[in-house]
Amino acid sequence: LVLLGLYYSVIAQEVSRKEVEKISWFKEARFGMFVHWGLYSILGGTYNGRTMPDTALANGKSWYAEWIQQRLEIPNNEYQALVEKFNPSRFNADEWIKEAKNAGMKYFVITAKHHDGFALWDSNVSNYDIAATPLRGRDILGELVDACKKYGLKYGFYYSHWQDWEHPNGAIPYWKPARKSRDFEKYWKEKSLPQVQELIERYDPDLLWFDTWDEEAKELITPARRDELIHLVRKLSSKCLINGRIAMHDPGNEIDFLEMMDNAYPKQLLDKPWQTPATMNHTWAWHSKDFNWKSSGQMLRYLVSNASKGGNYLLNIGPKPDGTLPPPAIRRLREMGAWMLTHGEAVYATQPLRDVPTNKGVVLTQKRIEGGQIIYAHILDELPDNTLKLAIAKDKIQNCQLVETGEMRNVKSDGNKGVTISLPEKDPYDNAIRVLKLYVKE
Ligand code: JFZ
Repeated sequence: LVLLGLYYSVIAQEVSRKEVEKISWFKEARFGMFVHWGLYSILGGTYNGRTMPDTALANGKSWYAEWIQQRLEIPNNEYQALVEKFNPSRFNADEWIKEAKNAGMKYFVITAKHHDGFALWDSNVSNYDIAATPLRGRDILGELVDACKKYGLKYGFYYSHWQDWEHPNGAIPYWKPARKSRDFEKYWKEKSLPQVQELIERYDPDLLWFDTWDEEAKELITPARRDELIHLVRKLSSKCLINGRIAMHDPGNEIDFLEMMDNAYPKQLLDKPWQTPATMNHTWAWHSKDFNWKSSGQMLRYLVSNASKGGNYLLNIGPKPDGTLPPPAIRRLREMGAWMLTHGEAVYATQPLRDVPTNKGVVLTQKRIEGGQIIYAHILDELPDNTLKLAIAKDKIQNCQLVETGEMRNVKSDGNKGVTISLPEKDPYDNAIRVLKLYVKE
């Protein structure tokens, strides 16, 4: 009996250890690649001479090229005819994932099915899929998954579980006249759940990225349907993470991490793991006229300040219809990668640091070590007098150096309870974030 008891307690520990581990890669990863790619990519934001955002429809989101069917009111038969044209002859999974790897990204998420309803894999429950395109016979998702395994990235899929503009019973945008005869349950059972099951059984993803955003989602993705979907995922996979947008209005307690609004950066620390999905320009999918690229310096600052609050940064690329990544996106990825190469230790697997006052424009991360901690001070903005202030007692600080070069810097008491550290003079052409690393005793 004692042995049996021991056996069960070992099993129980094993289970809870697995539970902890399931999310741990995500908590350490900090940086991932998001990809929006599908039939809409062929159009690149323009159809029949009209380009998004169409002035009549202009609002903040109308740059989203993956929305072109709805924004420019393309009839179903015309839009769906694009399957004949989906022929990305230069698509190379290895190149995409190598680019992500070199940027310092630790995971990869692609739109397996976006709102338009088109599946990027050969689905058994729908003919609106890759098998209807000139790429039939190719397993795009499989090639990407293999590349992720080769380069050691975790991977997952965006799946639009309620909006589906192809299935007659899927949800459509709120500004359209409702589908009167809509029997959402039919869509749910015929397409949504079976396709999620296919994705898990064929590709064994590390995460699924669901996406609800309006009032109607609340009606359709009831707590019962939310739980049905969660339980399906749990039944089929012991590792697959689920994001909070599965039911944004009421995600419940079983989701694994929170998803911020698009390009939204929380002010405080949160008590669950979380990430910000972010765009490089305005659009998610490829848009040939969206020239609003953010700088790599700006994006690194978002990444680092998310890390300082315990969050990740899921940065999106919209590949071109020929399957290549846009050159402006590649330049930015490589610039970010160069910085991550020399500063990764201050970002990956770090924790936030509460209650240590410092300058405005400086964010802190930390790592626990034997007998103390390492504190990283990321200097995002110029400092007054080029000098950092930090509320840590001087006698606790063993030493301080610049992360990239290892150059030691003097730590001076500020005469109060903190210290000041002056930085080397800055090259005005160099906009890289400088990071100071401090060994701090218990
Ligand atoms: C959704 C999609 O409609 C969009 O095409 C893209 O895939 C993006 C990642 O997600 O768009 C949203 C979803 C939620 C909000 C805004 C846009 N939101 O809550 O602010």
